[in-house]
Amino acid sequence: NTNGGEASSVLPGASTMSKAEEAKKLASRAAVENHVKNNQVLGIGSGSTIVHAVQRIAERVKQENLNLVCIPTSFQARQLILQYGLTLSDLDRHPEIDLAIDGADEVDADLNLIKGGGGCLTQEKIVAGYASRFIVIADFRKDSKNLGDQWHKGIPIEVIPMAYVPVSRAVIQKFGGVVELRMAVNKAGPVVTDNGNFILDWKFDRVHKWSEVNTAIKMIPGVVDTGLFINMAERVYFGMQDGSVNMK
Ligand code: ABF
Repeated sequence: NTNGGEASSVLPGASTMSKAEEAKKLASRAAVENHVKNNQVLGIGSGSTIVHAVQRIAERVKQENLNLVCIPTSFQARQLILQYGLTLSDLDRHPEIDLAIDGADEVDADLNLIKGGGGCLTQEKIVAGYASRFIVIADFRKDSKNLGDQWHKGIPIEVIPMAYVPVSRAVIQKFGGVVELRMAVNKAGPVVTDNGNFILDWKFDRVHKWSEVNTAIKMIPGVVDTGLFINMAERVYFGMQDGSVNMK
């Protein structure tokens, strides 16, 4: 509509998407204001929400002349760090990270996360795992009571390509549900991760004791890592539809 008010109801999808994008920005800016400070080694996540955080970090570096180095969690994160002129580093030089900031696909009441919708879960978990503080930023669509309430694409599992069939069978045999090999958008072949591996999406069919499930799946021969981040997030910032920011 033309009066600058809410987007017309003609395109509810569009208004929801723009609300989600605005919410990502709110969450990102709150997290960066509260947690980023001078002389930090930062872990930079992947996805779309993190872009808002990197934009705000770059602004603050210029305004406050901050000295920061950034460790990426994917090829995409690496490109983002370079694009915004931040100092790129790696775990060889900085094996101890002060603060990791990353998005999530879903967050439950216990701050268990599903991550890896974008296929970068392994390096995301490595960076979060070696960070003193791990802060998650998300829009309101990710805030759930139980995993699976809103995210229906399953839990990603990164696997060594030669083992994806027996791993799929083992997951189904142990925990039920359905397992799909993640295919590239053009369906020409499977998605290959930054680490040269395949991704299985496990569409679980009930709530599980996620800590036990995560450990059990990691023990299956051929599994590299899972998109279950258990007891890792210190705090989650959710941007809300009404312009507020909720913390969990
Ligand atoms: C990364 O970005 C992934 O772990 C997660 O799947 C995704 C979230 O994407 P977005 O921020 O675009 O919602 O953190």
